[in-house]
Amino acid sequence: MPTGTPSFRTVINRGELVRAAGAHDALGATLAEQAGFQAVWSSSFEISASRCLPDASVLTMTEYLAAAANMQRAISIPVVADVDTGYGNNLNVAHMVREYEAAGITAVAMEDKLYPKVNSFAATSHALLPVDEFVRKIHTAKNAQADDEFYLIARSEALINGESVEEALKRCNAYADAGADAILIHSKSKSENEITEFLGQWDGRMPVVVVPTTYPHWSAHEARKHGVSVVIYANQGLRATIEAVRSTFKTIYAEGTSLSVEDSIAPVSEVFSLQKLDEWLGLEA
Ligand code: SPV
Ligand code: MG
Repeated sequence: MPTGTPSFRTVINRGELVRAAGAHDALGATLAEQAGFQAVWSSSFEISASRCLPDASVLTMTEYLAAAANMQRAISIPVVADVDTGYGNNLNVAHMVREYEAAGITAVAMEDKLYPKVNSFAATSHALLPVDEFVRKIHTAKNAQADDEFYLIARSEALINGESVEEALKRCNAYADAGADAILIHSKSKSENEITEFLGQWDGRMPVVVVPTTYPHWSAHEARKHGVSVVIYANQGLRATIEAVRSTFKTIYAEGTSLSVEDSIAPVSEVFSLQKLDEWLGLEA
């Protein structure tokens, strides 16, 4: 990672709301950094979608890690890597932690679903691991980390699986007891109500991370007021890209020229700038 890149722990310890944008490659991560985000979410949904594959534990850990590492190499804000279920059982989790740490990733988020998992918004099973088994994965991850700086976010999919807020709280408290550095509570509700109910009963012992994809009206400001520490905009970049590329290609194909889209697409000079071409050419001076 570029020298001077703070760890995620350093960023969250500043005490201000951390906003993270989802990405799947260095270009998306760079655009997130340029927009002012404090962190980049290396999204399993985006990374698998970029291969036109389902977010269903189909790709391997090394593929997710390569994507996260490519992003981290390009930016000076920390990547928070979505590591799904940790890619297997306890020893897979230990291996994951060591590999991500060695690649310069300072934070990962691991979820309490059964491996293999499917994306939280898919109309399919979201069965959870028994609490004690996920607690063991957290212990294993914390035992495996080499550097105190490494940051483990324990993500509960209890609400995604249709469980109560009480069950989500029970799980998140167990994960905090087990040594997780923060908890992520995910919801697929169109309203923020179950999240605010959760936050109202969370005692603030560990930072809370939320992903307001299905309740997009709930602002960063509102989240902060309710005690949230990190807000992740997990996939809006990918969805924007799909729409923009689709409409540009359609127009060029229909009109037989790219003339009418030229003003709405980035100039080549901007691509050079994102590639840091001048800096690279300076290397051979
Ligand atoms: C991701 O971006 O891969 C996530 C968030 O895990 S979600 O897609 O909402 O499950
Ligand atoms: Mg994911």
